[in-house]
Amino acid sequence: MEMTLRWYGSKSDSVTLKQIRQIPGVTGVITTLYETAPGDLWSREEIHARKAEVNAAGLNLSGIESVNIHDSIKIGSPDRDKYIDNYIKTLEHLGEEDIHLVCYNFMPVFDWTRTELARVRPDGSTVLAYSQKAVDSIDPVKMFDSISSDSNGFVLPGWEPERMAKIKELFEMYKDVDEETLFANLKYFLEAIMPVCDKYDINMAIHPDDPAWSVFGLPRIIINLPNLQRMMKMVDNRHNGVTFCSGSYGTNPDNDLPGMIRALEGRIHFAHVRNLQHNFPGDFEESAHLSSDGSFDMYEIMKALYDIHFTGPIRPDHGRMIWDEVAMPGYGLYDRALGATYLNGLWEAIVKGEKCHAAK
Ligand code: DNO
Repeated sequence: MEMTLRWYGSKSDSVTLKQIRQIPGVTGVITTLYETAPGDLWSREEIHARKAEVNAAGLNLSGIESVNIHDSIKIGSPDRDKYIDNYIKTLEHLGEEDIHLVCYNFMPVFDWTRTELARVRPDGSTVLAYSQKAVDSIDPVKMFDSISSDSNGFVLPGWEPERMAKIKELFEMYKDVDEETLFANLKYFLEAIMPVCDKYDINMAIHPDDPAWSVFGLPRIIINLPNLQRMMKMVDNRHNGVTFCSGSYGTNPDNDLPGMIRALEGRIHFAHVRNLQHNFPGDFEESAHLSSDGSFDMYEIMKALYDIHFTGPIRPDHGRMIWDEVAMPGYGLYDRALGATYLNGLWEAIVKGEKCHAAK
């Protein structure tokens, strides 16, 4: 595996490439052209410039998160082919720049959903948290207002103001879209892009819906192993793979995370590894990466990735806000650096333990 950190670009991130370069064991970044809108065509020049900037800092550009999918594609609107063409051209440009991993999601209207961006934990750190009760009692527009006022001035991925300005319209557009329609529209999209992925060896890694169930009555399909298996079978190509995000699948305690990883061998192209604490059904908060701080066994998650010979990029995903850092919630430097270091430590111990075992 390659340890990486997500980086939004120098215009949009409080963390610098120099800082990332100094985290031991982090050799790459996962980035995006954050200022583009879903459906836009990414120019080769812009991609080239981003890559050159990352490389000049001594880091690899290990993948893109995300090239977002236009709603017309998810809804299956008559104009979807135009946006699929743009997507294909963007993939061509990425391939020409020798970039081989693209993370994306197929969630209607919202990307990830949290009800609080700064819940205080017993140690005084603040974290992203979710309460089903809060979701059930709030209008999505109001939720957007409270989320944006808590975001430390940063635009959160998937919660862009231009998008939220159209939220009522978006809900209306999705009113006839159910799970089956979403599956069919995902299939149509994947079938259209697989030839370019084959040509440039681009791994598409779908991100799970977070949380892994329907919110605000919207359908959500990338939530568990049976649905992932259906998705991979309906377009059976190894470039049609997944981002295994422990924090997203783990929102549902019925998802057996190490078991899912083992069942997805060969199709996990990217991993997001973080911990969560389940408080009671329908209420969870993000925790430090350390197993004992949350509900997951992080050793077992890393061991499962080792057992399936995972070689792709991994990132510590979100972190808590600690040491008075002011950054995009979930995306500060300090706790993600601690997380990366902890995950690297687990990995080293697993690798050495296995070698020792093999030698006996
Ligand atoms: C949240 C992220 C998601 C993810 C997208 C992928 O912090 O994990 O926003 O990047 O769903 O398209």
